[in-house]
Amino acid sequence: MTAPLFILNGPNLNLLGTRQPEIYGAQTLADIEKICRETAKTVGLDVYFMQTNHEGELVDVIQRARTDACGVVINPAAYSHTSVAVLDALLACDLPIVEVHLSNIHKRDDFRRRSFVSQAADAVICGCGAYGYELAVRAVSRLIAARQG
Ligand code: CA2
Repeated sequence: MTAPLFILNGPNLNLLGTRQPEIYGAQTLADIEKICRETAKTVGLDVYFMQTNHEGELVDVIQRARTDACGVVINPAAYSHTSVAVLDALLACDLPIVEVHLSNIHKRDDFRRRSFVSQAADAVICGCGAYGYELAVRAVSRLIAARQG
C-alpha cells in the first residue's frame, strides 16, 4: 500500500473562516481538508491532514514524513518566514514537497515576502485561496508519479 500524502498546516490556520476573509477567504480548515481529500482521491492518494500551532510538533511530523509519507504539501503559515528548523526538517526529506499559501505573500508586508521553506520546496503556490490546496495536491501527485518513473 502507498504511504499517504502528508498535508501539514502551521499556526493559526485553525482560525480560518473566523476572521480576515478578505485575505484568507471564507473557507474553514475543515472545508480545505475536504477539498484535499476529494482531490487526492481523484489522483489515487491517501491523505494525512493535520494542523499545529507548535513549531516543534511541525518539525516532528515532518521527520515522520521521511519514512511514512509519499510527499508533503505544507502551509507553514507564519513559520514560513521565521523557521530554519522547519526548513532543515524539510531539507532532510527526500520527498516531493509543495508549499502552499492562501494569500499572495508577495503582495503583502515585506516580512512575508521571504519564505525560508521555499528553499526546500519543489513548487510554491500562493494567492489562489483554498483552490491553491487543490492545485498543490495535483502538483505533488505529478511529482510523485514522475519519481516512480
Ligand atoms: O497565506 C497564507 O496561507 C499564510 O501562510 C497564512 C499565515 C500567514 O502568516 C502567512 O504569511 C501567509 C497566517 C495564517 C493565519 O490565518 C488566520 C486566519 C483567520 C484568522 C486569523 C488567522
